[in-house]
Amino acid sequence: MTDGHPTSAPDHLTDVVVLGAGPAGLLLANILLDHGIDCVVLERAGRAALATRARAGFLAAHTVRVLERHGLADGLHRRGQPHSTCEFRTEESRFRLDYGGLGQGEQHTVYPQQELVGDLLRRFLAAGGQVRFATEAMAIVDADTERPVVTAREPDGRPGRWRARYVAGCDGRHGAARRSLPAGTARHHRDHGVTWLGLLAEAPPSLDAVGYAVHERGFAGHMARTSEITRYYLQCAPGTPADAWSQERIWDELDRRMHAKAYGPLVRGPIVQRTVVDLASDVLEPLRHGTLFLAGDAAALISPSAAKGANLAVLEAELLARALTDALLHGDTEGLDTYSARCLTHIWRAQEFSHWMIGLLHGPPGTDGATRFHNNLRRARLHSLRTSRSQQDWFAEHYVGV
Ligand code: RFL
Repeated sequence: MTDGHPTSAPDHLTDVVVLGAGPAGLLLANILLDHGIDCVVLERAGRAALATRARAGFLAAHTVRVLERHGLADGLHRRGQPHSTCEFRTEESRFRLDYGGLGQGEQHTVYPQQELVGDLLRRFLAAGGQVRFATEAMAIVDADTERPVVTAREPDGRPGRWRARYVAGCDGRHGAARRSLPAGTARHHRDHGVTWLGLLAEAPPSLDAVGYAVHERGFAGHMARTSEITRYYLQCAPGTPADAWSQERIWDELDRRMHAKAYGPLVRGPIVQRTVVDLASDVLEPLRHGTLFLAGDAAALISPSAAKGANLAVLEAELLARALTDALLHGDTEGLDTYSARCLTHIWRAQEFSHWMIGLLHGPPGTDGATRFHNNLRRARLHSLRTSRSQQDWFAEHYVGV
């Protein structure tokens, strides 16, 4: 499946160079390899680092179906947990939404992202796939020709060159794919002005639901990961360093905002990871530049407020795999031609819901008239969600769907 050009100048030749071994890149590479398409994954990190990078955990029903379709769901069926309830806590009260019984009746599967990445990686390597770890893509050149080249820094520091028919930019928001787009590419960007301290606690979940606490001191969130690990979020002032708060202060603040006195204590344990997350969203448009295609966080960054990022990455990777397979095996490029527009429809819908969630969960700081107005709107939104069946169906459909 190579194009028969001499290999003397570029060192390596393949059909598809995939940048990044995250959920997007590894799913894409697995599907391509299953179809007998030559591909290589270039990954900046070492293998050990991938195994410990804890991020997402809530997989949508669509994501599970995609993984099942490609025989990649064994791990999540064995170790993932179904999840279908969220609980909102406010200054005045709390209510639960069993979203699994609303909308389209779909639920999440809780499965840590690093486990999914581990499964995809093992399967790819076992099938004979090539991952070049500790290899950083620097740029994609000649993407507007039929012979794009990826320049890279090899593990020993020497430059490398990878020539392909197509390049899949799955290397996240700071990757080489984004940097290699032409100046005319639009980047729609929104900084939400909200910062979360993302925490992983070595403690079992404290409630059998995703917990969203809306509080005058700021948002707090609770999300199960495994029976021993729980993710918490605490809204903090922008610019707060990750280590600014002691463990005790973190737990006291979580207790206060989640109304632990009224609704039951949180199970405490050591905080084993902290990340400062500035809530921001962006969308690149188009997601294609000649023979370079973007997927996952490289294509669009979405705030984690609605747990959409990894799910979009999976959806896009499958679409791109299908399009590349049609082009390379059958000479049919329609999928490649429509790839960007199809993904953007899903991306904007997810952005819209994510944005709605941000508005639901946070108010602006302060006590002036505008703040009070916003907070009353937020209360009204929560009230609708609590009392209106059609609003609940809408929420469920968008919350689990991509
Ligand atoms: P990834 O996972 O960032 O993988 C990109 C890979 O590319 C590598 N890389 C390079 N490799 C070669 N050359 C270069 N120049 C490179 N530059 C980068 C990186 O090392 C990395 O291995 O992107 P991908 O595959 O697009 O997947 C996206 C998801 O990781 C992301 O959207 C989610 O983690 C977002 N997210 C969540 N999404 C959900 O669907 N559900 C959740 O519950 C959820 N929780 C979260 C999240 C993101 C979080 N952070 C990072 C803010 C919770 C958190 C705290």
